[in-house]
Amino acid sequence: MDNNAFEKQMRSLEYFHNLRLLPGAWVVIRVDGRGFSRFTESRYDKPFDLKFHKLMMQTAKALLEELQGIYAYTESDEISVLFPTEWNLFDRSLEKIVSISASIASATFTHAAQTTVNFDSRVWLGANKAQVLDYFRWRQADATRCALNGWCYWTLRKTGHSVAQATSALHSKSVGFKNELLFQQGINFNDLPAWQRRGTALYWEEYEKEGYNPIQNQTVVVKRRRIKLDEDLPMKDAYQELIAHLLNAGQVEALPHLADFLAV
Ligand SMILES: Nc1nc2c(ncn2[C@@H]2O[C@H](COP(=O)(O)OP(=O)(O)OP(=O)(O)O)[C@@H](O)[C@H]2O)c(=O)[nH]1
Ligand SMILES: [Mg+2]
Repeated sequence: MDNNAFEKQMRSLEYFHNLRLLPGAWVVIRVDGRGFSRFTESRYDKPFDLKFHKLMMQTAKALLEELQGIYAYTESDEISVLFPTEWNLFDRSLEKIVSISASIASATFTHAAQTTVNFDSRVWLGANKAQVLDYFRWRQADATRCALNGWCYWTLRKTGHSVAQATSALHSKSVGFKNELLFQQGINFNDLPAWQRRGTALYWEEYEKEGYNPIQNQTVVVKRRRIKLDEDLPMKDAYQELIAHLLNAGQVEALPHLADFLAV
C-alpha cells in the first residue's frame, strides 16, 4: 500500500469526523459537571453555595464569549448555550463542538476553582423558535424541581435524618408536601433567591462608550457589547417571552453588569 492509500485508509477510520450539525437548525450546547454530587459534597454549602454559583457563571461566560453564543442559562452543575441558525463555528463539526465546549468548561472551572473538574457536553437541535422556547422552559422546570428537592433533602439531613431516611421521606411526594415540609422548618420556598429556584441567564447587550478619534481630534461615541447577567429570571410564559425577545435580537432592560457581581 502506498503512503497516500495508507493515509486515506487511516483517515476513513476517523469515523465520526464528518458529522455536521443540521444546517439551519438552532443549536444548544449543554455541558454538565461530571460526578459533581461527589465533588460538591465536602467543598460547598448545601443545597446551594454562592461560591459554586459564581464559578458556574464564570464558566458560562467563557462559553458564551469563546463560542459566540447568544444566550447562556445555568442551573445546578449544568450550562446551556444557545447559537443562532446561521452559526458556523468549526464548520458545525459535531466532534469539534462537543469536545471544545467540554474543554472550555473544564479548563475555566478548574482554573478558577484551583481544583480539577471535568464537564461532559452534548448538542440539542431545534427546528424552530418554538422548540427553543420549550427547551429553556424545560431546563428551568428542572431547576425548580431540583431546588425544591435539594432544599427538602438537606433540611431533613441537617435535622438528623440519615441518607436513607431523607430519601424515603421524599419519595413520590407532591410539590405541596415538599413546600409544607420546608415551611414547617421556617423556610418559605418562594422567598429563596431566584437564582436557586429559576436558574441564571447571561446574554449580550450593546452599550455606548465614549472614545477619542485622534485623526479628527474629537470625541466619538462607539457601540460595544458586554455580557449581562440576569439572576432574577421570570418563570414559565414570562421567561419564554424573554427568550423570544432575545431570539428576535431585541434589547432587554438594564441589568447589573456581570463584572460587578463577580467582584462582590
Ligand atoms: N453543595 C452543592 N452542590 C451543588 C450545588 N449546585 C449543584 N450541586 C450538586 O451537583 C449535583 C449535580 O447533579 P448531577 O449532574 O445529576 O449528578 P453528577 O453527580 O454530576 O453526575 P453526572 O452529571 O452524571 O456525572 C447535584 O448533586 C447537586 O446537589 C451547590 O450550589 N452546592
Ligand atoms: Mg453533573
